[in-house]
Formats: sequence, structure tokens, C-alpha cells
Amino acid sequence: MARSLFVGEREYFPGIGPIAFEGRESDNPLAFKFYDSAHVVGDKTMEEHLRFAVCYWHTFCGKGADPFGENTQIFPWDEPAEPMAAAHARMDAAFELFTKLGVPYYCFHDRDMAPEGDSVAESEANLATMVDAAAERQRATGMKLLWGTANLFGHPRYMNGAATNPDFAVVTHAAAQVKAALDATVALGGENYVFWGGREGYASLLNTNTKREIEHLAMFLHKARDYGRSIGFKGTFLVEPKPMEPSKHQYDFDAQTVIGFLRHFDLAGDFKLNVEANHATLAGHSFAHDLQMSVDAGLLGSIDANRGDPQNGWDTDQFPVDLYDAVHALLVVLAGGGLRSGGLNFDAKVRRESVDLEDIFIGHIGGMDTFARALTVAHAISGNSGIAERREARYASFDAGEGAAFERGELDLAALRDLAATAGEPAHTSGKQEWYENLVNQYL
Ligand code: XUL
Ligand code: CO
Repeated sequence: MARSLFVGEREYFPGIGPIAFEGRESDNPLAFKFYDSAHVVGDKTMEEHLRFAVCYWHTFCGKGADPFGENTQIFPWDEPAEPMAAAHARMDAAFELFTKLGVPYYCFHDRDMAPEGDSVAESEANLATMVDAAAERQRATGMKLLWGTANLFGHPRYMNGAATNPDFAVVTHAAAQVKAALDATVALGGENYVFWGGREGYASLLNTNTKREIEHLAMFLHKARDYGRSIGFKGTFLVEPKPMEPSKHQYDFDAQTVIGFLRHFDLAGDFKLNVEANHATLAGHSFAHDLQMSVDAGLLGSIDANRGDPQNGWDTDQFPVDLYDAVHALLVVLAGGGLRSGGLNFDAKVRRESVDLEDIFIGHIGGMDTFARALTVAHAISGNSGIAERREARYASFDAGEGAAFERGELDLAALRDLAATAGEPAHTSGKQEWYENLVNQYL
């Protein structure tokens, strides 16, 4: 799809034009080698399958600081000293990058887009002003909002939690922020709305009533859902699991924990999961595992695409370049029916040592190429390899006879015992893991 570029009064990425597909023989670092947006894979184009989004926070608000050192990335949109002027400059830079990169979607937190004011009303007004500016740029470029969210973790008032704070006064401030962020998401036609609870957890059990806090979180989500629906939000609410960091323990630990929570508190009709690769690995799982659990529950909403570092356990939010990992992820997504109204949001940042403006483009190009290539591979495996059929065949003993009766709930424990006693020791059947693994490699 041809899109118009947004270049504001000042061009923030001079010398970088629209990123084009040049194929794998190209030696141009600012070109796609595998992502050809209009290329059809199966029944959809790459753009329609992958639904890429750029995140506002890492890309335009993160500046490379870490706990041991200050900012390393000094970018031109940070020059205005006055916060609202800086917000406008950041937005111009953001839409310039979105459109030059050729992604259809973006995602933001309220505080990425507009600065916090001195009062709830001033914060709301700041956000409303920037939402008007974003709406204008969306109209001009065709860019769409994959999801909005509220930053309920950065301000010091949230140090003991937001919706799960032991102080009700803090919970009301979290509600005010979510209300305004939902207004913003609806005004910008957002297709989803995300809750990530970085401070929704605890540092010590000794000072925490976990039962009450988790019930407060559920109540908060019910009220947010009700408000969203009342203002016409038709999209999906998403909870993004993460086990820890910044809290020692977070209540949305992993996909299965969130699925249980949503079902227990009767939220699964409106809420799904936003699965992030580096959060799954931080929980001791693979990315594909958390995706599979979500697909199995019918609750895969969207994806935050990134990767951790295998040598440490942090949320390093690196750009995804591991093809094998991306193939595994897309095998699960394709078998689950695709991303639907979700997308692949690059919740990823270039390293603090990557200080050139072009590095931001190069990081995203690498991530997009990785998933484009993985899509082609995963689609070929799904269609031709026989893996899915072979996996189903492992369960053939449940397809008829006593196995099917068991699945229907018709055999009690004593009946099962009698079947075992009559049939004797089962044959040893190979799991064939190496066969499956070798086949995946054959398609890479
Ligand atoms: C933090 C994280 C967030 C959420 C949105 O680890 O992933 O950026 O995606 O709040
Ligand atoms: Co995320």
C-alpha cells in the first residue's frame, strides 16, 4: 500500500528516505532484505499477516540511560526545553520514522505522548492537545493506532503499586490516568488497549495483603472495561504478562497466570493477552510457550516483539533477530489463526552504545526482516512438512473407542484401571523430537 510520508517543518532523519524492499542480495543497511509488504504468503500479504507497530517509548523517549550511567543518545527532538514543545517535536520525529519505515501501526503510553501536568486536569488537557495533533498526522499519513496504554509505573506516587496500591488515593489517580488514556485511544481509533502492571505486585510479603491487592486489580479492570465500553471502545483490552522487573513479583506473572486470573474474575470476554517475548523468557518459558498457552485459551490478543539476552535474565528489550525463535513463534500464531486485531509491536530499543540516528531504523529493519523471513518459513512448514499431522497422530488413541469415551467423560477411574489390567504394558512409542527439530531446520 502506498503511504504518504510525514515530514514536519524540521526533518529529523535527513538522508533517510522511505525504506524499500531490495532483496537479500542488497548490501544497503537501510533496505529490507525479506520484508516486502505487498508480497502474498498464503491468503494474505506480509503487511496483513505481520501488522507491525513501532513503540513510542523506547524509540522516542528512551535515551540510553542505565542504572550506572546517564543518557548516551542525544537526539534532536529532545532539544526544546519546554515540555509541550518537546512533545510536539517528538511527535513530528515519531511520525516521520513510522512513515519512512512503512509500518502500518504505532503504540503509545499517555506520558510518552504528553507530559504530566501539575494537576489531573492539566495532565488531561496536555494529552488531549497531543491527541488532536496525532489524529491530524494519522489522517495525513494513514497510520493507525494498534494500542494505547497509561504509564502507571513511572511517577513516584506509584512506587507501592497503581491499581494494587495499599493507599486508595493512589488508586484514584491510576483510574484518572486510565480514563484519559482510554479517551485518547478511542479518539485515535485504537484497535486495542493494554494494561501492563510493572508496579502491580510486591516487594515483600511481610507488608502486603496479596489477596486484597489482586481483588483490587480485578475491580479496577472491570471499571476500566465498563468505562471503555461506555465511550464506544469496541476493541480488545489486553493484559501483558511479566513476572518481575521493576517489582520483585508481579501478579501478571506469565500467560497461564493471567489466563487463570481473567477467567476467575470473569474478564475473559473482554480481555486477551499481549504476549512479550522477553517477558516470557524472564518467566522461565520460551516465547512460543506463552503464545501457545494464549492460543489454546482462545486469548491471544497481540504481541510485543523483542528478545532478551541468553546470558542474563533481564528485560533487555533487544530487537528480535533470532530466526529460529521467530519461526517457532509464528508456527504457533499461524496455527492459531493469525494475529487478527493484534499486531507485532517492537517493544525494543537499540543498545545504549548505538548512538547514530540511523541505528533506530536499522534495528527496526532487522526485526521486520526477521519476522518476514520467519513468516515464509513457518508458512511452508505449516503447509508442507507434515509436522501438524504427525503431532495429531500421536493422539490417535483418543480418536475412537475407549480413548474417545475417556475424552467424553464416560470412563471412571475404576473402568480405566480395568482397561490397564486387561491390556497389559503399553508399547513404547518414540516421541521423535529430533525428527521434528531436523525438519524445522530443513526449512530455514
Ligand atoms: C515493560 C513493557 C511495557 C509495556 C507497556 O516491560 O513491556 O513497555 O509493553 O506498558
Ligand atoms: Co511490552
